[in-house]
Amino acid sequence: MDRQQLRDKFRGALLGVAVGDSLGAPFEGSPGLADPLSLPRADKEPGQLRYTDDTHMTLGVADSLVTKQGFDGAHMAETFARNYEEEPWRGYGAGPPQVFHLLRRGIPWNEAGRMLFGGSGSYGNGAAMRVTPIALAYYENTADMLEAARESASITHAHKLGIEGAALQAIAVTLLLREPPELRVSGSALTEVLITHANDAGASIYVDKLRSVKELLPKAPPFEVVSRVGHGIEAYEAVPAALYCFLKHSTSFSEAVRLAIRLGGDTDTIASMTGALSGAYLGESAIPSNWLRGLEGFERIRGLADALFEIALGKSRQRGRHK
Ligand code: F2R
Ligand code: MG
Ligand code: MG
Repeated sequence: MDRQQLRDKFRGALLGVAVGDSLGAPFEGSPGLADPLSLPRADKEPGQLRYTDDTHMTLGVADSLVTKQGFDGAHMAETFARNYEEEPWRGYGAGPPQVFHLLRRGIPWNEAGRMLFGGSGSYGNGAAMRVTPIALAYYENTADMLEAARESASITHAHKLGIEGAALQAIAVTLLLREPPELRVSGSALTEVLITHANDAGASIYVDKLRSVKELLPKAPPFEVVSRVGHGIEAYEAVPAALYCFLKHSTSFSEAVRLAIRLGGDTDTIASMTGALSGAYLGESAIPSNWLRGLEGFERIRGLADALFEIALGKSRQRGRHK
């Protein structure tokens, strides 16, 4: 794959997060939309697409990675807390602001997340929804990527299922970045890699739901995914649901994201994670231009994707020198 194509995929992944989030946000909590005409269409001017906490936190991850040229837990936690204090109205889940409060009371970044939900930590989808920049910066080195994905997740989501949701989403993004879009991705093979990962991690609920994704993909009507996999705020529902939406329409960014919204439930987050997968695979060039034109922070997000691309290339050169 040439440099230009890979950079297009980096931009597609990060812009995909923000486009999916912004398009899905007005429908968050809906039961599912039977009428496809009510969905945002690629051929209409959408106006200003405003992003929510999903993108706000993703940009925090990206900013911190770029500033520190890699993962630094204390810096990332401080970035999250500062961003939240500046824009608390972005629609955050209940857990992260509690963590930021604990950080401000002097609790270390790698302890605060464990104090939530009676000490079990959060299994919400908030860590998975923001993990894309980690997948970009470390896209060539799965072991380093997984370590950074898990540690970054644990800042706010210390429950094993919150952490492994982020790890699964990050693995899927990296694999799709490496895959040339002109070769049709095998949904079955990709899902199987994720099932193996979930199995090795002892996260059986993901194994079951990913198996359902694999079974449903070839034949079942899309809405069956809601009853078998779910469309909720829990990472173990939202992550497999996003994978399903991407794989169901792996050659069309707009169809994949529209399906994620049509399923209802946590629409901004599932559409955002679907957008990350589809953007990583198909690239920025596959995202409808009027969606990009209307997107809040478009230039900044694209600039961060380019900065993450440079970090990834730098890590690749470093590894080459040490071989
Ligand atoms: N917050 C929302 N949506 C609510 C409406 C927003 C509205 N549109 C507005 O603008 O105000 N969306 C955002 O939150 C989700 C990500 O949440 P996150 O960061 O994971 O939060 P949290 O609180 O850690 O987890 C979410 C919920 O999951 C349940 N839960 C998690 N761990 C649990 C545990 N160990 N035991 C029991 N329950 C647990 C709780 O209900 C949590 O509140 C995204 O949708 C984002 O868009
Ligand atoms: Mg949101
Ligand atoms: Mg949401």
